[in-house]
Amino acid sequence: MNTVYIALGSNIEPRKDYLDQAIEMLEKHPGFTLIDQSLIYETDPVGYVDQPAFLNMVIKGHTSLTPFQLLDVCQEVEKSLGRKRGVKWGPRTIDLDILLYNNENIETEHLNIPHPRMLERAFVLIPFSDLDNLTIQGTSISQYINQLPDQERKGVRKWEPKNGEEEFEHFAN
Ligand code: X6L
Ligand code: MG
Ligand code: MG
Repeated sequence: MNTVYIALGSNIEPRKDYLDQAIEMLEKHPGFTLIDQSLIYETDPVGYVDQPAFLNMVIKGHTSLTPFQLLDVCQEVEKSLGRKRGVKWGPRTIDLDILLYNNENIETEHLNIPHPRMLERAFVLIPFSDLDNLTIQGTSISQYINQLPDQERKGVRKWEPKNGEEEFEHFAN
């Protein structure tokens, strides 16, 4: 069995529902088992900053899929949740990025593992550290977080539903 970490992000409402639905679709796939999930964080947009705030999280799974099969599954989930390829780095209903696949290094045109920018992004590292404080290239996740500028860490804040009973209300309506 192979261990994978996947980053999720959404900045088009309903953001939380897109995260939940993406996880549910992955769990329903026979080749993927959800092991753990981070808290959800609200994060200031990075790269293209003139867009709404994101919800970001990281999940850990076990998979019998190869990295490329898993990439296909992630892209199918993105498609079925209405992901449109528009502005580069622009708003999206859901984004699924494979961060790690065992300890493998894969460098191809369409798939790079470890994800090449994960170690510089507070919106990936902080949720990741909820799961495991792995050491990558001799440095632990918490050390990478401490190396980030204060301002980038401040751009990542724990998120919680405004109404604590929102899941119930969704169910009741
Ligand atoms: C200079 C130039 C510095 C580009 C940074 C960083 C570009 C991140 C793209 C960059 C640069 C990205 C998310 C996001 C995006 C997300 C938050 C990207 C791709 N995705 N911001 N921006 N969360 N908070 O999931 O990651 S676009
Ligand atoms: Mg991404
Ligand atoms: Mg992506």
